Amino acid sequence: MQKRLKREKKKIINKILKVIRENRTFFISSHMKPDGDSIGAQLVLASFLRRLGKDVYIANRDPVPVIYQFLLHSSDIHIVEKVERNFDVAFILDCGDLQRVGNIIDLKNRVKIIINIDHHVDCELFGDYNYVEPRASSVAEELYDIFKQAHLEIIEEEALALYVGILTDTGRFQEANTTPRCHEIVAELISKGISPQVVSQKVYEARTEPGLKLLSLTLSTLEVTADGKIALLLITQDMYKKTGARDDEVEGFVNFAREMEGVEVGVLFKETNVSNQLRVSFRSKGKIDVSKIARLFGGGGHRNAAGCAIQGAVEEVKQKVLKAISQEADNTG
Ligand SMILES: [Mn+2]
Repeated sequence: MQKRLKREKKKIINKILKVIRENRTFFISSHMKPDGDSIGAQLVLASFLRRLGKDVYIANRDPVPVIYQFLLHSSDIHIVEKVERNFDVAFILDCGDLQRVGNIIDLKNRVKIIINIDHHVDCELFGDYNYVEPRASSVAEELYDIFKQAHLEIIEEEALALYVGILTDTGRFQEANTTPRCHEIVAELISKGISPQVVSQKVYEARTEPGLKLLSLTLSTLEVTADGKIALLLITQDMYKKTGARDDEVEGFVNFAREMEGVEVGVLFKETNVSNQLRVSFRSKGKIDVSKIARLFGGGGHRNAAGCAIQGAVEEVKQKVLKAISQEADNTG
């Protein structure tokens, strides 16, 4: 089984390398509300392609979160409504489905070949080539394998972006997707000059005063279900106004809900600027698969980390979500 998977991975990477060799113009994109893995992976792939002399254009719908702007060339990522250019190849990274890209390009008419590189369990195979590996901790890890197979030495700025992808997608090497392999890869990246301490400060210790105040308001909304297994947090638009925090500073707030002893699922509800719509993030410990719950509401994600958007008033949405979680908990047993 292991061997067969390895062979398959080798095959798909070979096909991708062939497409790269045979084409000239490349489009790279990833999901809306980008995270450390999607940003890191896009920058690394762009660097890889440019080193091979290719013409590369990266575009996203949403801006690079401030905490990832220290990555070299992060300003090369264009923030656009629509891309009006043609490309030979489009790389779509870290997207379980094409909707996640946010409709910034007409892939059917503007691109000849779509390559999907992802690690979501339920990833739709929307590409002409699909390098989808649910066992990989991150897309960064999948790209690492492409470098190895291409026999291209990883340079320091690439090592940094790969490191950030693996670090953030494994929740600082704490989530269930943290494997011996992640650590082996990261050992090599660190040996190329990456400082875990410096990166940690950039990514996790860059809270602003408004951001910390927003965290404090958010924590004060904590509600725990009677059985102590579900913890809920809420962020309102009013709290943003009061504190002046940026929207991208709430990254990670949901983890606090899960950090309570005995809690199995942490949920963060966030009012969006679309009226009557809440953004809901889930984190679970152990068995409960929150990606299934998110999917019920049109979202998605991973087993222990997922999200979706739900229409409705706060109380109504809370009840719906609580019901869905207890049903999933019953099914899980
Ligand atoms: Mn990812």
